Amino acid sequence: MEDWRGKKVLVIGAGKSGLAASRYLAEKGAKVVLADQKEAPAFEQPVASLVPPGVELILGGYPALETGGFDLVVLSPGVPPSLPVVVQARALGIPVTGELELAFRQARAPVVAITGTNGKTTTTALTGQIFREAGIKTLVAGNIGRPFIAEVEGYGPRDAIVLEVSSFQLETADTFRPRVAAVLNITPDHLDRHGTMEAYVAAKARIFARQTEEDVTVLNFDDPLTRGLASRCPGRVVFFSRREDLAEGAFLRDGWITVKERGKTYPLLPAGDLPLPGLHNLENALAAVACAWWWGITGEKIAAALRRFPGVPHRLELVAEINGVAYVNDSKGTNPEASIRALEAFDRPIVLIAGGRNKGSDFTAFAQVVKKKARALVVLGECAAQVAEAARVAGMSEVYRASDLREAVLTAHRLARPGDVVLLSPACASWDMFKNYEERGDRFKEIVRELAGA
Ligand code: UMA
Repeated sequence: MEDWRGKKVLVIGAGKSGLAASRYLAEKGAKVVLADQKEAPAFEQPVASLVPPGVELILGGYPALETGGFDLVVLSPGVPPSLPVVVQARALGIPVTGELELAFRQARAPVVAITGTNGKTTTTALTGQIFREAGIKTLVAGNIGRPFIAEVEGYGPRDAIVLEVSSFQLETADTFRPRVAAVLNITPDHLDRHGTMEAYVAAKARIFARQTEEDVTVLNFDDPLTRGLASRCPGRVVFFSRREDLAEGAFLRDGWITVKERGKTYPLLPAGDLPLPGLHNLENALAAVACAWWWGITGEKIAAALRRFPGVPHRLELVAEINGVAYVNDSKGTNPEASIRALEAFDRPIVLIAGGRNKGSDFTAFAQVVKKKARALVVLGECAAQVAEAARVAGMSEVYRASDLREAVLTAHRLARPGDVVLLSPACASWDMFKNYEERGDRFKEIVRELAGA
């Protein structure tokens, strides 16, 4: 255990990660300065009231490093290593690390780490559920929304830590060595931060870079870029695949989720028994199966946990069934790609509610899938007109405009017929009308439940 007493640490970013890292370090006796580029009014909550005792808060910029006497700089995931103050710290010889690496160094429990451009939250939640139902005391943390450092101390060598990790967190990972690492898929994302696709892939590859042959790397066989990482893995590679029958790994055979290891085949459960809709969720489940199996959890326990998985809030979350119409909350669909996946998850006709704040996306491909899968589209929010126009260009005639979420749900309710799905998957951020996607999803659920009770 590191001795932090008397050490002076600069933590950058007063969000979830920075606050948790500051608390941990201050409790261990370090002298902590927490700095954020934002001024107080820019924070959603009064930041001063969140700052742990003994931590000095600096807002609107960063302290001078030359005279600061810092022994370490800890970055929040959202802080790019190219930030001038970080570059300067390195030039001055001050060690720079991130919250993930800091927490890993304190961890006594072995780690499963899951990354990928899409599906990592669901796969992490699913893997955590399998571990817990198998009777293992398990921390589920990381990019999923719960900072790793906040709870790392509560878990010992017999327990497990299941982490969702992002490319941002991995950028500052040096000794990070999960017992099982999984890469689900890699498509272009966050290129504004990483610069190039190579740099993005390189960040992702840090998830397994420090593994040894005693560790396992789970890779998606169906995604060429991810499959190609196998040659760079120092650990034992295990594939999962939705499309191919594998010599070893987790895959589908005759409609069953199946594991094959050392020449023996173990059918676990029919894919149709998974409570989560969509082919992408089948991939997530196969990845979670591989993580759990190669950790040593039995097929019976894995199958039982998969059957009971309630899903992740705000992601294809079934809210209610009213007069044969399913109401599904996918408020986490904050970009066109995520909402395309949501649309493709259903075989039933869809009445889609979409729109919000556009983060610079093009809606052409999204609108084509809307045309194919949706009976009607209800648009709302700042970019309602833009989404409606893209849908019209794609050939969609049933497009309706709503002034707020309540009106959108009521319109969709009116348009839907028994057997349909009313889907909220906005393809946009929520910030034009809500604090975040959670608030938007909660509001949707409230309105639907009122309808169900009416
Ligand atoms: N800040 C600075 N200087 C900078 C950049 C940011 O001071 O140059 C400050 C901001 O003003 C802000 C604070 O840093 O006050 C925010 O820090 P942060 O962006 O690292 O956010 P946290 O609240 O610490 O949340 C982070 C993850 N956020 C990001 O990676 C952007 C959360 O993932 C994660 O759940 C949380 O840690 C707990 O581990 C969110 C995310 O969007 C869900 N992740 C991306 C994704 O999934 O695609 C990577």
